[in-house]
Amino acid sequence: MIWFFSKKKKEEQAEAIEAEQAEQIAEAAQDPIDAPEDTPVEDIVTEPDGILAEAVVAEQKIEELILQPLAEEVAAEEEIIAPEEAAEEAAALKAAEKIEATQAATAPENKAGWFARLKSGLSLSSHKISDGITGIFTKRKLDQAALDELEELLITADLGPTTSAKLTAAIAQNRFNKEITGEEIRAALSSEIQKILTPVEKPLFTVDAKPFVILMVGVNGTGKTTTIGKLGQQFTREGRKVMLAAGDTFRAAAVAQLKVWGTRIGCPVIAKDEGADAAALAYEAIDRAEAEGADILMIDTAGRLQNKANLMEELSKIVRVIRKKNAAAPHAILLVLDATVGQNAHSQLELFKEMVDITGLIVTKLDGTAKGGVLVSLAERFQLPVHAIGIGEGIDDLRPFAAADYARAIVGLDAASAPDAAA
Ligand SMILES: Nc1nc2c(ncn2[C@@H]2O[C@H](COP(=O)(O)OP(=O)(O)OP(=O)(O)O)[C@@H](O)[C@H]2O)c(=O)[nH]1
Ligand SMILES: [Mg+2]
Repeated sequence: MIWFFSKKKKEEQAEAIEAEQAEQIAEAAQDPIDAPEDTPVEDIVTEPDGILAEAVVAEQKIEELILQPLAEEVAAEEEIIAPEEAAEEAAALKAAEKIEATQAATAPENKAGWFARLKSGLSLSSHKISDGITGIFTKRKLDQAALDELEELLITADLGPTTSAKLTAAIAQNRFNKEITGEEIRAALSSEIQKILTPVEKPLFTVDAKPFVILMVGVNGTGKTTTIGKLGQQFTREGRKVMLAAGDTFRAAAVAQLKVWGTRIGCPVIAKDEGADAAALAYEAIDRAEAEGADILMIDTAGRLQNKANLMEELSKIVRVIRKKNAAAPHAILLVLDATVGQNAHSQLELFKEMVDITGLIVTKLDGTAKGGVLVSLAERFQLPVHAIGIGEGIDDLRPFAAADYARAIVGLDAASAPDAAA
């Protein structure tokens, strides 16, 4: 797996990113995004569904039955949470069992190769697109009516109106009014999607910082904490020294959840009591990471606060305080977006861009949704790097984003280099 890149490549990437960021800042200055209304963050969050709903209920139970009474007993003083606390261990055990179960569930897929898993993860999206194309293009000319139908299909597959129009126009070039098969349309669509995605396929690690500090942000339930856990596990496997910080001090259960990952990975988790100052915790975590020679520090944050103003204040304070400790940090501010919300991801991105300088995206839950096209529309509109995608709950279901693979899998094509890989 490729998370880390050669120094030369890193330098080239860093220069390119710097140039692009300067360009984006200049553009943003000319064309400021309309500030969304001051709605509570909860209002823009799609209700959790299926497994997530169950997880939320289970988490609430843990919180009610175990963590809340425990929290009342715990002194208000700041402290690193001791692993031996019995109630937390019970909660940790439950969460660990869930992680084990999800890993077991995805284990057979691990052997099938990443492209096959990506293709199967994206199958709801790709079936929608490719069945739609077959329906439109059976012994048919690429005339205006066919193009209109194609554009509509892409919109319903969450590619968004602007991106769908651009893709349709690009496909029409040189092919207008010619006989065309569904297969040819899929290939053309895939190649146009790849053109949009290639510029956002960028490495996460652009500088040789130690510790490399990653701040994970996003609305509640998008997968921030589990993404930190999965990344932490993968980085550790690659020999990096990882440290985690439980910056979601809003809920005690969030701290317990990250601690489970810490135990599993075998890395330290810097945590304080529920309600503690998240910025102070981040400061302390950098201190510890520096003192202990950690390679990577990942800081979790709360997705849900009382309202947007609170969230904005908290996130910008965390960044400000981190910079006081280390002017170059955070080296990455990653927004985790849940693909199942479809086009709502755009408003989440706009909201978080207002609060902090998002350096890249991680798009999760691409499995179990037909809305995988949203990643393409996000790339086309915001041009922010997409560092990783999630196609399941297992640790290896989170991988670096590869534009060519995604562009083929989303329309149901096999891998370019190994045509039999996905058979
Ligand atoms: N199917 C699927 N589930 C995922 C994926 N990524 C995360 N999840 C699940 O989404 C649920 C929520 O994930 P969390 O990591 O707790 O989300 P969060 O953003 O930390 O949520 P808050 O702490 O409430 O802000 C968990 O049950 C995860 O296992 C994915 O790629 N696919
Ligand atoms: Mg969380």
